[in-house]
Amino acid sequence: ASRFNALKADTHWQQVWDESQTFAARDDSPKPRSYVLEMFPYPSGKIHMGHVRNYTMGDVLARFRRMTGHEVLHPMGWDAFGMPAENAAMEKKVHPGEWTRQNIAAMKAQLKRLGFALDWSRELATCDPSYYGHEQSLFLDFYRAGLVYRKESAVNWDPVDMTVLANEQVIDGRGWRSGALVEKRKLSQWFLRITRFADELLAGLGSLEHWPDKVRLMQENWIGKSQGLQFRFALSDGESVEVFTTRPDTIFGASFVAVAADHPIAQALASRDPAAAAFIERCKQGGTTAAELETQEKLGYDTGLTAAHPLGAGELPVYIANFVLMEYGTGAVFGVPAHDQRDFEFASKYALPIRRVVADGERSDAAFDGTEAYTGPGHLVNSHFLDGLAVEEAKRIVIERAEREGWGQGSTVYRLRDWGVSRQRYWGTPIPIIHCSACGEVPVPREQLPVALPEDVSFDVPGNPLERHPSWKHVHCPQCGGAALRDTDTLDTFADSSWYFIRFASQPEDRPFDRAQAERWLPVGQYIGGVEHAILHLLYARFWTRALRHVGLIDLAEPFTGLFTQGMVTHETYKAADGRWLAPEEIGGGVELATGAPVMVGRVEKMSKSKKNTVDPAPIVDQYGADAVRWFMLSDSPPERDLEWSENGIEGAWRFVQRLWRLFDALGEGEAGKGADAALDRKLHQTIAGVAADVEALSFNKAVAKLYELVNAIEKAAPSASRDAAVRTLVQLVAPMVPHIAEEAWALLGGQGLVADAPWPKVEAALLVEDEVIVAIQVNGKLRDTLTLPKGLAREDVEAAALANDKVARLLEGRAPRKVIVVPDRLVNVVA
Ligand code: ANZ
Ligand code: ZN
Repeated sequence: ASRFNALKADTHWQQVWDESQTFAARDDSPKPRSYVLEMFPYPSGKIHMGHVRNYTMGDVLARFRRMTGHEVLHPMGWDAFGMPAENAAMEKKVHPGEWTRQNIAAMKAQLKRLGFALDWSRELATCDPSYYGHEQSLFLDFYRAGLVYRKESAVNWDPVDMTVLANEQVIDGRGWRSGALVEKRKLSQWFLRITRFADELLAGLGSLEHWPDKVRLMQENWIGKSQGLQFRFALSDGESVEVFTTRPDTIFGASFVAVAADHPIAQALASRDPAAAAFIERCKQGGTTAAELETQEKLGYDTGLTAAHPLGAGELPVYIANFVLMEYGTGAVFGVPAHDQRDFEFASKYALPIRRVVADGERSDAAFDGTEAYTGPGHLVNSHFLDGLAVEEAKRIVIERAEREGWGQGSTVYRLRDWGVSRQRYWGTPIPIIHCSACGEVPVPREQLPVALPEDVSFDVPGNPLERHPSWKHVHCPQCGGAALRDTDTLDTFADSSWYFIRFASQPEDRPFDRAQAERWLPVGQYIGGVEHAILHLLYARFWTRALRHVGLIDLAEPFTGLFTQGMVTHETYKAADGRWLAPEEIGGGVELATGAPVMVGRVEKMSKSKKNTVDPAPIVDQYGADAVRWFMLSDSPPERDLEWSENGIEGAWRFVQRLWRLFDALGEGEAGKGADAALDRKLHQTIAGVAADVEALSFNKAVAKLYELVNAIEKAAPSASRDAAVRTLVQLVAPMVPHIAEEAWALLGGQGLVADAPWPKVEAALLVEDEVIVAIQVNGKLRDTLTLPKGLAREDVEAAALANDKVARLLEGRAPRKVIVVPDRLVNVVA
């Protein structure tokens, strides 16, 4: 008997797969197609455990689909633009391109080392001009179709990194990387008109039945569709202000009107009233996200203006308020303190009337003495012609009346904003527009694409290297030939990841993709990745796909029909007495090696550099082999849950691989078994069917558990032809999970070609039927015991078995039963 030499087997079979292009997808294949994709990695330098788990899952599905007769597209590439490369350039004085390419090479070797069934012939890196040049052409298609525009807008400006930050990059008012206090600045920015598709993107969620509900809900909330009424209040200075409300029913409860700090009315007032200007400045200091506005203290500035109630219910004071967002609705609201919590807090602070207009039954007087707003259902009170109506009914009536009388109209607003794609960075896709003082914005002519990044840039001072490059931005206007300037913004890297899955399907040199080819492969049937991308990446990719359809480049609505979001890989944390995080290699025997002080074991948390609880997969793969690592990634936890990395776990996986090898090796060397083992045959076929169903459902841990059971059963079984057949079939069953040992065994046992190309074993349906059943034993209708009996046993025999049961006999106390009811294969009820 020999031991399984993982290192040797890994290297050998990886080379065989590579050389024979085993996993190259054939575009012209007549087989049914299956597109399996994991979110492509950012080339940060090393593969981490989260990648290993993610890619192992996708790999098992891809390999399994091949075995079930599909032509599988399972590609890999690099989301290669982004800030870390520039940070490395600043810190380590290495060019972002070089840093990125080195990381890609290292990580590619690591992925190969894990034996993933990837079609490397389709590899792409988004930082390659052969990729981003096509992205520029798509940007221009969108531009011509009116899906791209430029406007002045307030941005989060990081004064240290000298860049615009996305809202998510602002944490507690500070830049996520620099920690500097973020400022608001006005800049001319490029936007993609995602709001044009807001309704479609929302409706489309309904068709995504193979997406997790929570992700669909997160997208729905992000799009945030609200229906209500939009109308104008006439102001005391002769002007007017338009408001948006989702609660037109509460109109008689209005006690003030409030506008955002950057609303034109507020701006106009600020120009002549220094106190108003000071108040507006103060508002800008606070955060601007919806969540921050919710929790901040509500502040207002009385403009001295009044607004006439549209239904004649008096004059309302007009405030500038810090909880009103300029970017939502119309940037102005009417406040109903009794029925909106923000308004309630505001009215309490500024002693404004709080009038009840919705009653939940108990109290209906106008005086509201609650401690918080009432936002529940009920009927209208103190509201003239609305009195007695239910909320929904009242909303409808007010909208109808506003439209009839011409002072307002029903309207729908979305929380979704257009996608600001301008970044003042070097390492991204240059925006292919030229600014000419005579012609304005001029698209770069198609034949001049790609607009390539200049290589000779410096990072010794902060700011945008494209902006300060001596020559790059100076060009001739393509239209008039005069001196003009390139746009020096680059695209948000989310643009790069919004269509890479289409480029994988088809990679012509002269176009972003071939339409027919792309339509043959897409949509991606199974997409797998982290839940951190549940909103932005997935929404942007859905938008981009719709935009492509809009400009006539592809006939596809949804890019990913199946989505799976996997859990994280976690690990114990360790802390020194003074609270410093310690890495596992800094401790030994319960003490910190450097100081000898005792170590505290902290919580199990997501692996992260900051907590020093990461485990580098590379040395583990070298030590235990790729198969053991893959097996561990699949076992223990359901894939959507967190998986705790442990030494024991990987060792257990390694032992299992060795157990497999003992079975394979013994069959290779031993004598052929004789005779049938019906129980083992049944177990085998149940496992074939069960593992297939589990893998299709991505319940990898269940598949693993079934394979453990089968291996246990085989080990216990006496020699037989059935046992030999079970071991032979086991090779195919484990092949998607532990492909190296499977190839080795396949070759050893005389299999044809590669097991990677072998079919999934056939299930004999007859063997799936259980031959034993569990029968409930009742006495007077009460469950007393259960019996395991042969399936289809005759009534008399079932009755006899029940009466012979100890518990039944005891309850009968020697008397004969009055009646015995038998439901075959299910239940016996003994009536005493
Ligand atoms: C009067 C009212 C009475 C409101 C009431 C609510 C409850 P959603 O559902 O999130 O769309 N609002 C409108 N525009 C706003 C803005 N730019 N900044 C801050 N708040 C704004 O919320 C819509 C409601 O949020 C609107 O309905 C408006 O307040 C407020 F008992 O109008 B409501
Ligand atoms: Zn010009």
